[in-house]
Parts: sequence; C-alpha cells; structure tokens
Amino acid sequence: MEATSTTTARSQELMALEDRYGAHNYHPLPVVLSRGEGVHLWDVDGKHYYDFLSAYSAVNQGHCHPRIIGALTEQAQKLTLTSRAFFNDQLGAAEKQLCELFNYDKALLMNSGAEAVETALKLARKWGYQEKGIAPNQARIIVAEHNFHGRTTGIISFSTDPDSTGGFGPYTPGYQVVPYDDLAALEEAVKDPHVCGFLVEPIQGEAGVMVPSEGYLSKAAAICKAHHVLFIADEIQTGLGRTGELLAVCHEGVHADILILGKALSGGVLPVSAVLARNEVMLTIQPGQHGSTFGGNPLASVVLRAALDVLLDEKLTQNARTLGEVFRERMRRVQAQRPEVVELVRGKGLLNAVVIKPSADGRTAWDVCVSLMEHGLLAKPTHGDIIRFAPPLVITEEQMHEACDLIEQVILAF
Ligand code: IF1
Repeated sequence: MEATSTTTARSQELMALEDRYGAHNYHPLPVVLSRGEGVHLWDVDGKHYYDFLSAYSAVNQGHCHPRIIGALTEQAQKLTLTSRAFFNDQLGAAEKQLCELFNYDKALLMNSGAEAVETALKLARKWGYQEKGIAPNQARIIVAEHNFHGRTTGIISFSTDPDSTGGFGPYTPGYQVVPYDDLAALEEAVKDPHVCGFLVEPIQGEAGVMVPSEGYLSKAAAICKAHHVLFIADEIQTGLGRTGELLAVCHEGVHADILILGKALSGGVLPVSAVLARNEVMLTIQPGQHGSTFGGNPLASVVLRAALDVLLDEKLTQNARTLGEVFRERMRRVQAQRPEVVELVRGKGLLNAVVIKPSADGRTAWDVCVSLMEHGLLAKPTHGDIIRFAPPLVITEEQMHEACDLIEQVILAF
C-alpha cells in the first residue's frame, strides 16, 4: 500500500483488506471513500474532497442525487427484476424517453458500457449482412487508434493499447484501425465493401481527452453515409451533457446511425447502458438473438428516467458549457505562471485534461494527483502525464473557483 503522510490507520486497514482479498487490476490513489453528495466526497476519516473524476463521467448528476435515489428506493420496494421473459411496467416508458430525447426509433437496454458496445458491434454486423449484403462472416468494422471501448476480449481485440491487449489473445478478427482525426485514412478504409461500421469516441477520453479537429465528426459521418457504412458513436463517457452539449456529436450536428450510452445514464447509481438506432438497424436482431439477464430491468428503467430528468431539469449541459470555460481559463492562467509544469490544457465542457511536464527530479502527474488529494481534490492521471479533470455537472461557479484555487496552489508548489 502506498501510504502518504495523511493516510490513517483506518484507511490503511481497508486498503490492506482489498490488497489481500481483491484482484490487483487497479492502482487506486491511496484514499478510502465512504460518502458522497453532489460534487463532495468524504473519506473514512471524514476528510472532504472535491470529486474531479465523477467515476469517469458516470456521476454527471452528482453523488447520490436525491431525485435519483428517491426513484431507486421507491422502485426497489416494488419490483427490481423480472428478466425479459415477461414485460414490466417501467421499461417501455424508459425506452420512449430515450428515443424521443435522442431522436431514434428504438432503444436496446444493457448494463455495462462494454455490453452496449458489444451490442452495437453485433447490430452493425447483422445490418451489414442483411441490409448491405456483405458475405457471411466477412463484415469489417473500422475503429480509431488509441480507442477505449471497454475490457471484453472482443473489444480489446481492436485496442491499440498493449496494456489492454497484452496476454489476452487470440483476438476477434474483423476490425481495422485508422488514425484518429484522420479523414483521408477513414475515406480510404471505408472503400472496402466489407465495411459495415465505423466505431468512434467523439472525444477520446482514456487516450487523454483527445479533441478532434473541428469538422472531423461531421465529415466522418458524411464519409460513412456516402459509403453505406454505419457511423457508431460511443458516447458512454462524452454523452449526457459532459462536453457542454447533450451529446458530443451535437457540437457538429451529427446524428449517429448507432448511439451508445452508459455511465451517467443512471447518474452513477447502478449500471445502465443503452444502444439507440433506427428500425432498419435495430430490427436486424430478432427475438432470441441477443439479451442480458438484467438488461432493461424495472429498477434500471426508473433510475434511467430520473437521471435524464435531472440532466434536463437542472440544465446540467448548459452548466457544463459555462463552467468548462471557467475551468480552462483558470488553468491557462496557471499554465502562464508555470509553463515548465503545465504543457497544455484541452477539453470541451467539463471533460478536460491538463498535461503535466515531468519535473527534473522525475515527479509526474501521479505526484500532482497525490498532492491534489492531500489538498482535498480527487483526480486521476491517464497515460502518465495527463490529468483528467471531470467534476460532476452540478458543480457551482463558487465550487469551481474553490477547486481551481486548490489545483493552482498544488501546481504552483510543484
Ligand atoms: C475502468 C478507462 C475511461 C468508456 C468508453 C466504453 C467504456 C468506457 C468511451 C466501457 C469505460 C471507464 C472504465 C473504467 C475507467 C473508465 C475509463 F480509463 F477505462 F478508459 F473513462 F476512460 N466506452 N470507461 O470510457 O464502459 O464497461 O466500463 O461500463 O475502471 O475500467 P464500462
């Protein structure tokens, strides 16, 4: 356990428990959280933190939002799971709300983001065979370099990150990688008549909040349309107000052929994901050809509806747009003061990254995050030198300035 000067015996005891009995598939910051409310988190010793990770954008509505928790607890007393062997009285309304909000004919509810991505890949292939006439088992899907779409053996088959793929072969065939933000490469790849889809993150989160050039998404969607290829938007991290629009593709007026949602679709209360598409795509899957025990359960349906209501009623998308500008302006002022520490600031809405230059004595973004933790703000580095800052979208301007004061204090002292 990496203890720090502020790690107490209680925290160390709980971290040791995970170390002894839990898989070692994570390297968490040494903080043990026990309560959350809005943008606030508290550890087991009652120390307060601003949450600037939001469980990787799953908590856009803030921790334990009362409307979402209220919907959860009310439904939990009535009916949580029927399986899809039967109808339930909550799923249809959830599907309707999704389809009307995002302008699609149908929704297919799953649980984790990876399951929704796998569902989208299956739909694209089925559509490729049935609607585009691709020969059986010849369908190919284009993906972007440095993609992150989940951890299943199928999805890591097209990852370009050795940590995600190493040691997990053999890999699922039928994918082609093109450079992100490269329209010429995409145009060349979709000429292959076996291509049925292009799966892309509108902003690459895990890669380090990589924002593509203005026009990339709209031109990529047009290239796909021109070549009868489905444009598949993975908005699991960028969607639901995070980037200052309802969906990140909305910045360029793009309506994806297949839309993938997850994370904040439940406000971080339980795993809910969804795939949306027009009938021509969605109806290529018929009864018995896809599903999941918990997919579309009444509890998830009720939570999803409350999460979307909160997103819209509290105008979280607009707040993300406004306070994202405040954040980037504050960080660029810090960069101007310490150009030897802050390489650059980038992002959209409240999905931002600050790239840290390693110090002469080898300290990295991780050390900045440990110091931020000690100062009462939680964020996590990705790929070594990039710190992702993504607070819940309910953050107020006052809280944003307080948090930026902490970040500024840490970086100026770095
Ligand atoms: C973890 C990363 C972020 C995603 C996109 C699909 C999924 C994710 C764009 C799969 C999930 C999570 C997974 C989480 C950390 C986090 C993450 F670091 F792993 F890559 F956000 F960038 N598409 N991202 O971002 O959704 O199956 O996890 O529900 O701990 O692995 P999932």
